[in-house]
Amino acid sequence: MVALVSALVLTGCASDAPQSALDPAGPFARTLHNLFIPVVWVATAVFILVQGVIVYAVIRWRRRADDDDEDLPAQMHGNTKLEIGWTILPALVLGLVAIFTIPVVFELNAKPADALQVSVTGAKYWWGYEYGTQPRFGITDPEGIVTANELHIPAGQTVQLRLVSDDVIHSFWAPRLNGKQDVVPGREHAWLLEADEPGVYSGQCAEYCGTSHANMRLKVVAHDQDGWADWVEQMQLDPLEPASGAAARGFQLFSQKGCAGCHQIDGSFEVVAPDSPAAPNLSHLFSRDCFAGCIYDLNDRNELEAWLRDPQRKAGSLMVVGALTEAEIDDLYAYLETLE
Ligand code: HEC
Ligand SMILES: [Cu+2]
Repeated sequence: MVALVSALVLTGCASDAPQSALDPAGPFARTLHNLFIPVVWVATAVFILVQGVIVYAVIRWRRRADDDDEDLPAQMHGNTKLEIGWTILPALVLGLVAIFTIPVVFELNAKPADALQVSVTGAKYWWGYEYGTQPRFGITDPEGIVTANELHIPAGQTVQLRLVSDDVIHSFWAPRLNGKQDVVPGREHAWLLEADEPGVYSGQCAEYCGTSHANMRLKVVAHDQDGWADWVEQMQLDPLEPASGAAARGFQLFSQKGCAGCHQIDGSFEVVAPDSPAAPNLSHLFSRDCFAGCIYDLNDRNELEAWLRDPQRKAGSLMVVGALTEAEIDDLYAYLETLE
């Protein structure tokens, strides 16, 4: 029994877990961590005290072999001093925790004016990101930058997210950069992120949102200065319409097979069909490493071809396409590959 319970509990532990709130990588996550650890110690002290008293009482006043069954212990009702004591003491403990918690609530809800602004949309089952024109961060295109699944940010810079959802409640969570932020349809939620160092920080949707909730992962890619400038430049290039060959056939198929009804590509497919579900913007698809909620590797051609063959391989996926021939899949792949 002990072995079974330990096995279950210990599976939650890993010293090198990539997505651990116990290993903060930025100021907001650190602030939360610095609050969490003392609160855990306070809770541990309370636990030991309460359980200690229970264990003591159980052993000290247990029924002994020579006890007379008829002999009930002295009956009593209430103890005013004790009751006042165990009302006031927890109130003091909670008051103490509140003193440390309140500044954190304010810190995490600040709206710094110099932050990079990113609008985030939670959708079934992926995250979309929109960066408005912000010359200070190199974003000069009047249409800004639109991407999905991977949130790119400059390291060492505060990022202000504005989160919305058009379908159900999702929750944005990149544990090493900040806590969870629920995204409720009809509301706009502000949330902050910052990474100290360049790197890739994984995260996921943390509010059950449907069949593929567990497949709604995300990545935050923090760049150094040059890396950020390169990314911003690449994202502002207009996609070229392929003139000939497989890519040109793929471009035709993209309209014929209805892909353009759901997916936007800058300049070519500005407006998608009115009743289509929200779908990731594909203008710079191949600037990313992962797709479909970051569960598949975009560098593996087989993964993307398998996706076009059957988008339902991701359970509950809202992408619906008719059957494509292998030749069509090859052409579509050739076209998608040009979207860098
Ligand atoms: C009915 C709307 C719809 C149509 C039509 C559609 N898609 Fe999609 N597509 C989606 C949705 C929704 C997703 C996101 C699915 C998810 O991650 O759960 C998606 C994801 C993708 C992705 C992964 C993008 C990323 O960054 O995650 C690619 C590539 C893609 N679709 C290509 C195509 C191609 C090519 C076609 C035409 C053969 C097509 N789609 C037709 C809705 C659609
Ligand atoms: Cu979700």
